Amino acid sequence: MQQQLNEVAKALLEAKRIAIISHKNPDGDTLGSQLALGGALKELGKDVVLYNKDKVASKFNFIAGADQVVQYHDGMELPETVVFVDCAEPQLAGFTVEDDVLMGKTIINIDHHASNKHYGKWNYVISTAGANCQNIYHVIGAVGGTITKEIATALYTGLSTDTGNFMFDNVSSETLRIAADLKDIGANTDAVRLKLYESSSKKKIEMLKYILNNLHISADGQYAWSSISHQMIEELQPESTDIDGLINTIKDIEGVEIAILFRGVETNRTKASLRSKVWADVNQIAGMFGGGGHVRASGVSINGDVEYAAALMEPAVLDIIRQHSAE
Ligand SMILES: [Mn+2]
Repeated sequence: MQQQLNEVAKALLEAKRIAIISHKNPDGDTLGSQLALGGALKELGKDVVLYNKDKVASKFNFIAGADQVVQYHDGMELPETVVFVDCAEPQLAGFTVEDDVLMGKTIINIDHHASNKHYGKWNYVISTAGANCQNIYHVIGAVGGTITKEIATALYTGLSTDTGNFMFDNVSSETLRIAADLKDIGANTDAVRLKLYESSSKKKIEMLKYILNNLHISADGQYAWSSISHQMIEELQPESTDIDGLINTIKDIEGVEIAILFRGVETNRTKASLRSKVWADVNQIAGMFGGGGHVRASGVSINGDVEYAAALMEPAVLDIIRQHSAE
């Protein structure tokens, strides 16, 4: 663990020009990781560029540097050192290690997904970290960087958003200790609260209405799922942030252990977001269909519409509940 951290720190300190890449549909943790690490490395005199293949949602504008994330498009060059943050695999950022643009580059992988593929030359992957921003906090310490108020806000955003605002069981005493340190430094926790938790868009509420109208609960009450068809998504045109967190409403139903939200991202492609509450390993369930993530939160992409995906996954989910009930 310490050796991984030292190797990553050494590689970052030796690099002159560094690209930091966050995953597509950037969330608070990947973005917080990117902006915090980017800010600290710039302070150390590094030439840093920040890339994402998607646009950063406007609700993250309160984090310093959010406007400096450049939307990457094919044909753009990358510097000699490329850091992926919060990406179990480069594909999640829209790259593959075989991409010409990554040939001969030093890839650094800083992540907290159990399903991480250790694709970097240097990898700092701590899957017990509730948020990747915990790992970034340690990386900044290891390179001798300074955590400013702005960087503290970026890190706190990741800690908060990946842990259901410090509520999920991925929160460790370390998560809370780091959060306390960030608060002492001056992290703007009020901005996190107001911009991320007390500002649901009207579109998000529309989506929620639709999801609740479409809610299915298994006979034993332990599996709940809902879906949003591709047609509906075309109609409502939600931003990714209008969808974030909706799955939790289904998961939060009393007695539900496994929750899945299916959404038709293309005519024949469905994304499933999986959550569990107490015992179910949704990383394992997503893995059966080619996806992955964490024990309590994972995702998978399935070729087919939402009805197809829901019918495909239901037997596997019910089977796992049956097995657990029999134990
Ligand atoms: Mn994360």
